[in-house]
Amino acid sequence: MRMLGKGNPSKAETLDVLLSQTQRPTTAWSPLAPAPPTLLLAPPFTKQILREIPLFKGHWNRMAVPEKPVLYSYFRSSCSWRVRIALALKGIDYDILPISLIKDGGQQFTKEFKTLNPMSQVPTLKIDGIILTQSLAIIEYLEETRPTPVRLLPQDPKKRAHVRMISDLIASGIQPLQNLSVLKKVGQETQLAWAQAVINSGFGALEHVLQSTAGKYCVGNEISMADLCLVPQVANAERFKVDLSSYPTINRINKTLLTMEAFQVSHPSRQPDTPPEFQA
Ligand SMILES: N[C@@H](CCC(=O)N[C@@H](CS)C(=O)NCC(=O)O)C(=O)O
Repeated sequence: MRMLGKGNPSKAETLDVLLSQTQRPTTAWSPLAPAPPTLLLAPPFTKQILREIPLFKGHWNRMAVPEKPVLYSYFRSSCSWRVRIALALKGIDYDILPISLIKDGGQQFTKEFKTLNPMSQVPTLKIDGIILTQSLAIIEYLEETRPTPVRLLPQDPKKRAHVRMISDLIASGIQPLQNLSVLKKVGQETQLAWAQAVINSGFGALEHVLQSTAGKYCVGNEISMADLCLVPQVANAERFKVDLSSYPTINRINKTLLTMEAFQVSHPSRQPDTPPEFQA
C-alpha cells in the first residue's frame, strides 16, 4: 500500500496515489485479517490540500472512497453460494475471505469470527460500512441498494411473494435441516439417510409449488432470489446422492441456470478456497 505524506509530492502524484488506493487486492487470503483501509493519509496531506485538486473540488464533502465489499465464504456452503451469485449478477466487485467450516475444528467458531456472525455461520458480508449476516437479508439489501443491472425481486407483489415463499421454503425448510451442525448431531452413520429424507421431503413440496409458479425460472421468466436458493440446494442434493428424477421442474430450472455465467463463476468448484480435488 502506497502512502502519502513523505516529502512534498506534486498534486499529480497525490492524485495518482489516491486513485491507486481506491481498490484493494482482488483476493485476501488470510481468513480473519482485517481489511486494510482504502485510503491512508498522513500529514501534510490533509483535506485542505485535497480540496485544491480540481478533481475533488466541490465534491469533498460528498466524497467517500468506497471500500470493496468483503464476503466471508466457504466454497461448499450453499448459503454463501446464494450470495456469490447475487454479487455476480449485480456486477459487484468484492474480496473473499475464506472461512473453513472444517479446518481447525471449524473457523466459524473462532472468537474473531463470532464477533462478525454470532451464529458462527457463513456467509457474512461487510459492505457499505456495515456487517450483514443471513443470506436472504444480504440479497435483499443488495437488491435495495443496487437494483441494477439485474433485479432479484419482481415489482409485482404476487410474484414477489412467490419469490420469497420459494426462497423461504429452501432457506428455512430444507437447508437448515441438513446443515453441518445438524448432521454432526445426527451422527456419522445416519447422516446420509437423514439428509436425503429432509431434501426429498422439501423437494416434493418445492416441485409441487414450482408447477404453478415456474416459467423458464422459479417464478415466471425473470431470474430471482428463488433461483439463487434453488441451484445451491440442488448441489447439496447431488452431494447427498438424492435421486432427482422425481423432480423434473427443479431439474430443468437448475440446468438452465447453470448455463449462466453468474452461476458458474460463483460455483463451489471455482472458489479461492476450493481444494484441488473439487476444482473444475
Ligand atoms: N440462515 C443462514 C444459514 C447459514 C448457514 O447455515 N450456513 C452454513 C453453511 S451453508 C454454516 O455456516 N454452517 C456452519 C455449521 O453448521 O457449523 C443464512 O441463510 O445465511
